[in-house]
Amino acid sequence: MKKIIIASMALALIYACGDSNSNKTAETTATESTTVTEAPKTVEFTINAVGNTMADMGYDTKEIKVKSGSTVKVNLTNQGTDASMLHNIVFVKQGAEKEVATEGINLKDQNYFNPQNVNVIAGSAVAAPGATVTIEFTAPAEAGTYTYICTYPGHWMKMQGVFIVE
Ligand SMILES: [Cu+2]
Repeated sequence: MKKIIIASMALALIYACGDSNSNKTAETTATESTTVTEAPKTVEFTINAVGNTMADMGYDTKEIKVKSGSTVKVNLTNQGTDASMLHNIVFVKQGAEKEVATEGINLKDQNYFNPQNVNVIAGSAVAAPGATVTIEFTAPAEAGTYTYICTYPGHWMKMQGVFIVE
């Protein structure tokens, strides 16, 4: 009887070792796949806001293109010198430009846009003349054409660019 108990204990030990080995293998595999998905490609752009009047202001870059899900870093440099030239850059769903800009008119404390608006992908702080602001965000998973605008009151119609997600 005693022999049988010892034998079954030894078996149990063998099983326990086998289990811990297979767990280790599973863990390693999971870590490897996580590393792959955690390394999205970061693409960086510098966009200048140019001009010194409501008539000639605009972005010098009219279009940027990224892969879906990539990390997008945008440096917005305000090259204006006139004190009235305050600019931001807000990425929105196409067709929502006017709505997002209109909602932002009274949102001075939130850089003139509502980050909770479902049509807003991301937006920057306001850059004073001579200043640079940077934003980093994840490009939409859904490929398509989006827009970037300046939501400083009165600017969105003149300050636009196309954001293409492939
Ligand atoms: Cu502006």
